[in-house]
Parts: sequence; structure tokens; C-alpha cells
Amino acid sequence: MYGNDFAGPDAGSDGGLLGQVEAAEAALRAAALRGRVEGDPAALQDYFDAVIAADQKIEPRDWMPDAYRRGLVRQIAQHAHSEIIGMQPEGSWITRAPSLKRKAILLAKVQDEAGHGLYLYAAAETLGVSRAELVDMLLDGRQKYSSIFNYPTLTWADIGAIGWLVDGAAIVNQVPLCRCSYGPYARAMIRICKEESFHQRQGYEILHTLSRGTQAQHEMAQDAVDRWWYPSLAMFGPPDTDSTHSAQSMAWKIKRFSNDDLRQRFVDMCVQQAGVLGLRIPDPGLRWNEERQAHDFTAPDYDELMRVIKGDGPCNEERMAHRRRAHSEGAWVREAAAAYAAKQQEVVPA
Ligand code: BYC
Repeated sequence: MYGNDFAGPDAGSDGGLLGQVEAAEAALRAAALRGRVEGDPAALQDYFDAVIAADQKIEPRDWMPDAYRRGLVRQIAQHAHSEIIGMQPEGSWITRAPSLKRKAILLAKVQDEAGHGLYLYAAAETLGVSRAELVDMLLDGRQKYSSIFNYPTLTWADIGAIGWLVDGAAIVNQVPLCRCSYGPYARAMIRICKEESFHQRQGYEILHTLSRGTQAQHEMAQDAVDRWWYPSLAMFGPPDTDSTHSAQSMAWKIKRFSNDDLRQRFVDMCVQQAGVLGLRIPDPGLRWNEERQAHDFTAPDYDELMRVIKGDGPCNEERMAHRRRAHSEGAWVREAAAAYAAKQQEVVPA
């Protein structure tokens, strides 16, 4: 743990915000010193616990429990793979976008997703695993990617629905990850969320245009929302009662909110936006609950989610076949880059 994130207006050396941060840092430094000087594993654990309790960041050079490291590699790698596989359903529409402007926007969005994958692989590498190992784990099925990318994009309106709903769900899920306890992941998420927010708006704008177009365009937009609604709700994962990692992940402040809390937040956000779009959310059970100050809604089919996660979704095979092909066709690029890097190292400075 190192570095101050900010110096706020009420910063000061005593009672101000910065003073409190300094006091927390001093306590953490003392705990770290005890761990190092005495070589005591319990003291290292104390230091780790104190960093988490003080809402500070764990950095790559800090000691961390093995399970924390493994859990982060699992989540960050799964997230990175999702960004890379997530390029496929939209990528297939770049040549079919209805205008040059739409093509350019979609191309930029898909490129952003490649960038997100790369920041996330880089964040995972700080935990001592290489990108090549992570890619191998995706290709041989030991690691997953998000269920959502196993659904097909049938019409241009699907690109709007992905932007509005899928990127919208991604933002709701990922904004809290900007405060995740692992520094490199939290920092990668800040830029990713800024870009996701543009992505969501471009999808919203596509649907807005279609919804106010001809009757056929309006129907195409509604059909896309009908098909993407429940898979988007399922992106948040199984219900809290069945979530295997949530409790530990929240104790370590990797996750800040439970799957169900984020799902609820997403539904509440979408209801108002659907009204502006003039589109209907395909859930007859959707209604405002005055007592809970939130919407009641029909949960997605979690059996379907589990089937899709296990490989039995409409497009799992196609997505993985495409990824394997792209990986083997890219072998010469990786070899050329490695040969060039080796040559650069041989160059003796004059
Ligand atoms: N799909 O204990 P749980 C994007 C798995 S990228 C597949 O609740 P956790 C975007 C889970 O891994 C979208 N698997 O897990 C990109 C676990 O299995 P394992 C990706 C899922 O980790 C391009 C098991 O079910 N976003 O948005 O506490 C274009 C039990 O679940 C899913 C991220 O990766 C699922 N939907 O919570 C546009 C965000 N749900 O690993 C958009 C970061 C659950 O034990 N990740 N599983 O075999 C997270 O926030 C969390 O990992 C999750 C799951 C909320 C996804």
C-alpha cells in the first residue's frame, strides 16, 4: 500500500481528512514493519487486514493471502476474457451498420473493448500469472467469460440493446469495482467505466432513433429489448443465496455490493430510461413497491444461466471456435513480436 490518492480541501495535519488518512497510514506502516522485522506470518496477515479495514489499496508488492490472489486472478481474468469474447457479437455488425457514422462509432466501441481486455490482462499479470497462461485457460475451458456473450445479435437493434442493457449492466456492476481493494484492478476500472458510459449512450441513442422511426423500426427495437432483458439481468450472477464467492469477496472489499443488490439497482435505473425510449420492459411482474422504494420484478431463469455458463448457450461453441481460430491465426504476430523484442535486447548501446 503506498501513495495518497488525493489532498482534499479540508486536508490538514490534525483533525482534517488528510490527518485521518495519515494516522491510518502510520498505523499500517507500523503493522507492516512488525511483519517484516519479525518475519511473522500473523503480523503480515494483520497488516493485510488493517489495509482492508482502512479502505486502502493492496498493491502488487504487498503480502496478500493466497486465496485473495487466486480469487482476484479468477475474477479479473474472467472479466478480461469477457471483454475479448464480447467483441464478437458486435464485431459481426461493423460491416452491416446502416451508415458510415454508425460504422465508425461501432468500430471505435469494439476497439475500446479490446483495450479493456488488455488493461485487465495487465492487471491480472501483476498477480504473478502471465497473459499467455490466462489465454490458455480460456481456450481449454478452465476459465469462463460472461454468459451474456453467448446470445446472438440478430438485427441492428441488437447493437442498440447491447449498448443500453449490456453496457448499462456492466456499468452498474463495475463502478463499485473502481473502489475494489486491489489497486491495479481498481485503477483499470476507472478508465473502463468512463468508456463504458459512452458505450451505453451510443446504444441508447440507437434505440431512441429506432423507437421513433417507422413502425417496423420501432418493432425491431422492442424485439431486441425483449430478447436482451433477461440475459442482461442474469449478467449479475446467481442469486445471493447461491453465490459461492460473494461473502469472501465482500469481506475483502473486492466486491462492494451483492449480485442481487446490483441487479435491483439496474432494474430501477432501466425503468425510467425505458419510459423515455418509448419501449416496454418485457416483464408483466414489474411494478413499483412503495414499501421497499424499489421495483418488484421477475428474476431471470437461473437454470438457464447455469446452462449457459456450463457451455450450453445458443452461441458458446461458435464464440470459442472463433476465439481459437483467431488465436492460432495470430501466432505469427506473437512470434514476430517476441523475435523483435529479443533483437532489441541484443542491441548494444553505442
Ligand atoms: N457469466 O459466486 P458468484 C462487459 C460464475 S464484461 C459467467 O456470484 P462472483 C462487457 C462465477 O464466475 C462482463 N459466469 O461469482 C464487455 C462463479 O463461477 P467460478 C463481465 C458467471 O465472482 C464487452 C459462479 O458463477 N463482467 O460487461 O462473486 C462489451 C458463482 O457466481 C456469471 C465482469 O466480469 C455470468 N454472468 O460474481 C460490453 C465483472 N455470473 O468462477 C460489456 C467482474 C456468475 O467459481 N466480475 N458466474 O467457476 C464480477 O463482478 C463477478 O465476478 C460477477 C460474479 C458478478 C460476474
